[in-house]
Amino acid sequence: MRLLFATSNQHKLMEVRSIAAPELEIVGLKDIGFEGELPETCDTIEGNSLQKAEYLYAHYHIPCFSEDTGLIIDAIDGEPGVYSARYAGENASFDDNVNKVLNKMKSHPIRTARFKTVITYYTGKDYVQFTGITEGEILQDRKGTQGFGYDPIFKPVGSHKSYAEMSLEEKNAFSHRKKSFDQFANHLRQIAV
Ligand code: ITT
Repeated sequence: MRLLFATSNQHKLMEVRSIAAPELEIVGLKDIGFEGELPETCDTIEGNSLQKAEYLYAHYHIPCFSEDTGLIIDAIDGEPGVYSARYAGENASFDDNVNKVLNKMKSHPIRTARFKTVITYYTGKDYVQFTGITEGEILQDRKGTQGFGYDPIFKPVGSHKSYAEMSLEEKNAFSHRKKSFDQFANHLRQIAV
């Protein structure tokens, strides 16, 4: 089965390809020649996830899935949350966003946080959503060089490593993205029978 993934984030695409069963061929936006930016103007992760899938369907008329992810930090009222991609400004880099979190969290004693991913599968007629959450904590400083985004400052519960110190396989043992994708894959299997 061929599936269009509505993302322009190549890291997400790589992670999802590493999670998906071999019979699922995951096609990214670059593969179909889409160079634009997907709209994300809602104020919830669920809303943005749906918005991306609807936008892509309107352009290509083929079923697709999208995902929106946010890092939710308790000590700063759930920030960066739905604004995770542009926390330090419209064209902020991963580094800029991490620096902003580290500054805001400087010597804060409460460091609990979670990643939340919402995948939307949009068939053009209706949609279903699948949520994956991973609890963890925000480190005092960056650790590790793998992965992307906030990986160097997030340590999931049950690990002594940050996400950025893990291989893809290790991250998948904890990952918010894998939890939501597994539910989605299960849904695809159920509708195929
Ligand atoms: P698309 O909308 O094209 O899918 P994006 O990068 O804009 O790509 P999001 O809107 O979901 O994706 O942005 C969430 C941001 O949160 C993302 O840019 C990263 O900085 C961060 N993020 C998402 N997943 C992450 C992960 O697994 N590890 C670390 N940071 C992550």
